[in-house]
Order: sequence, then structure tokens, then C-alpha cells
Amino acid sequence: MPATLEALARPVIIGRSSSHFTRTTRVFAAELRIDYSFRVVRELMSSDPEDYGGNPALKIPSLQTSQGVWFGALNICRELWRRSSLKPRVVWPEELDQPLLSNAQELVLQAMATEVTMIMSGLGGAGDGSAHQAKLRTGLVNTLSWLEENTRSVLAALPLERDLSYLEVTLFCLVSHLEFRSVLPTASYSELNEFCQRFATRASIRETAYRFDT
Ligand SMILES: N[C@@H](CCC(=O)N[C@@H](CS)C(=O)NCC(=O)O)C(=O)O
Repeated sequence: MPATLEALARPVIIGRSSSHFTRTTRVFAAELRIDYSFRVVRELMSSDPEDYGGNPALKIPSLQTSQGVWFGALNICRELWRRSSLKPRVVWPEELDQPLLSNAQELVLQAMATEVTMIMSGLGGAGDGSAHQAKLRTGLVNTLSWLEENTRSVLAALPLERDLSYLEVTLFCLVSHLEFRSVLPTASYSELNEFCQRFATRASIRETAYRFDT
């Protein structure tokens, strides 16, 4: 089937199997039982927006639908939820109305973005010795320590009657990605590891394991 017709039939996630923001959307798709196609972005150094589903920021993931293209993981997860007939109870970021919870979400997303900067500047040949690289790493380590200290209270403060939360999915995708890309060893973060082990029992996590697309 031509690509445009396929996009009309079912949505297309444009991303990479090694990307934590992409995995976030695929975990949502699996939880919401949304059938989709997956288009791999082969060249992450490309400066052609078309390679990223038209995203002018040259970022993945994007979601191509008959309605248009959605840029970014949160937009995509919301659209997947709207398309799902299951309508599970999802806790979205705007519901996190106390500092502990909203700071946790902010720190998880910032750590994911920091990781992207570190990995991409490595890919771009910027090397590892700059003051900026050192600051990025310190910020990331501080953030992981904060998350380690607060994760138990964060999880306890989330609404009990939820099926899923954007916070938990992104936290899982972040922590597991740090090991996968060897950005930071995570063995010493026992609370985070305990959370990841529990969360990894979901089928949506098993079905979306990180790997490098060939
Ligand atoms: N705000 C975006 C950020 C997406 C993002 O940073 N994606 C990474 C991959 S995980 C990316 O596009 N990396 C390529 C680059 O930064 O050039 C979102 O929430 O989806």
C-alpha cells in the first residue's frame, strides 16, 4: 500500500527503537491497544524535516495520521488516547498539582532532554571534555539522586485509581535508557531499579524493548 494510504488506514509512529521519547509513545500505543505502523528515522543527523515527519525542529517522535502530523511524545500519547476505545484512566502532566509530582515530571523530561544533548553532541564529534558537558553530567547525576530520593513518595502521591501515568512511563523510559546507552550507571539507584523492575512486568514494556534499528 502506498505510504499516504497506509497513513490513512492506521497511524504511523516516526522514530527509532533506541529513542526514549519514541518508546514512551509505543508504550502508550501498546497500553491503549492502538494498531500503528512504525517508520524508522535512519539518519538522525539529517537536516531535512521530511525525515522527521515534517517536524521543523528535526526531532522524533512524530505521529502521522489522516488528520495531520503530531510532533512530540506528549502530543502523540494524547492523540493515541483519543483514538483508543479503551479510554483507560491516564494521569497527564497537568494533573500533577503539587510540587513533588510536578517537579518529578519536570526533572524526568529534563533528564531525557539532557541525555539527548549528551548523546547527540557525542555523535556530532563535540567530545566529552568541555565545561558544558561536565555541567550536563552534573545536572543529570543530581537529577537522578533527587528522583532516587523522591520516587517512593511520588508514586504514593499519584492518584490511586489510575491505569497509567505519563510520569511513570517517562520515568521508566529514562532510567532504562541511561543503562541502554551507557550514559550513566544506574545500579546504585535501588528505589528507581525497584520501580523499573515492577513496571517492566507490563506487556507494553516487554513489547517495546530498546534496540538499535538496523
Ligand atoms: N520534545 C520532544 C523531544 C524529542 C527528542 O529530543 N527526541 C530525540 C530522540 S529521543 C531526538 O529527536 N534526537 C535527535 C536530535 O536531537 O537531533 C518530545 O517530547 O518528543
